[in-house]
Amino acid sequence: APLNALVVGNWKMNGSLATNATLLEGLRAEAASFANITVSVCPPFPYLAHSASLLAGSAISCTAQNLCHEAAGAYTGEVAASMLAELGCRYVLAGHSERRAMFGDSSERVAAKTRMAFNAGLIPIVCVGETLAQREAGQTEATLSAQLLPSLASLSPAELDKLVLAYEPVWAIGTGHVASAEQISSVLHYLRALVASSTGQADIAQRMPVLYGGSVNPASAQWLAKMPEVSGVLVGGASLNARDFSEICRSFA
Ligand code: G2H
Repeated sequence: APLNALVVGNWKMNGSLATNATLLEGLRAEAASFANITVSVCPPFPYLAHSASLLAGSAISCTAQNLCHEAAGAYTGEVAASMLAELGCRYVLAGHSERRAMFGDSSERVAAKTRMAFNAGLIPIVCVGETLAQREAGQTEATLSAQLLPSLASLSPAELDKLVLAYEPVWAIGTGHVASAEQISSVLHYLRALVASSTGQADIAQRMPVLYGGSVNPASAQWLAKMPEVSGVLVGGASLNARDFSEICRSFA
């Protein structure tokens, strides 16, 4: 992995005030052992302010799990990018596969969310990934391209240079099956080539952080951290345990 890797813990819809406090206290206690990388956690919306206050004074930031595709207004139940920025979020996930599959986040909507994130000064982490059926049908690259190109279309070079991508093969999420090093390497090269060819910004594409996500645990983090193409990881289940998540962070430190 390159210098200053990024490790993000996606808590999904888990936790409580009490368990979050224990988890963040555990992370803070270990933070010195991964001080040279960037670490962020994604609490559910209602806990963002509480988590941010528990992380005050530490180098660990908060990432939001989602955001609205509009800036403000009559969008009952939605959360605007500006609100997340005000709470101190540094990053926001856009287009996690669970959002795409269960909540109707089309690639056009993910692109609108990416735009809203940049408008509010947040860094979007745009997530892409194919299903097993798409992979077996030879549609992996076509799927990833369709998912990513709309988000890239409206970005200025300065924004593109801040963008973070996450490759999460759907068949590897929460299943215990981590993609192989060869599969990950091939897709990450493809994604950087796609960014380069579609934007004309080859240098930016080359240095763009691309995370891997899907059943990452302390054991797989060890070999993932040795892959030069892997800029970091997006961790789900294992990010709910302070010891496991700290160990994953240390692999990239
Ligand atoms: C993929 C990942 C985190 P898990 O969704 O975004 O979850 O590590 O549980 O597969």
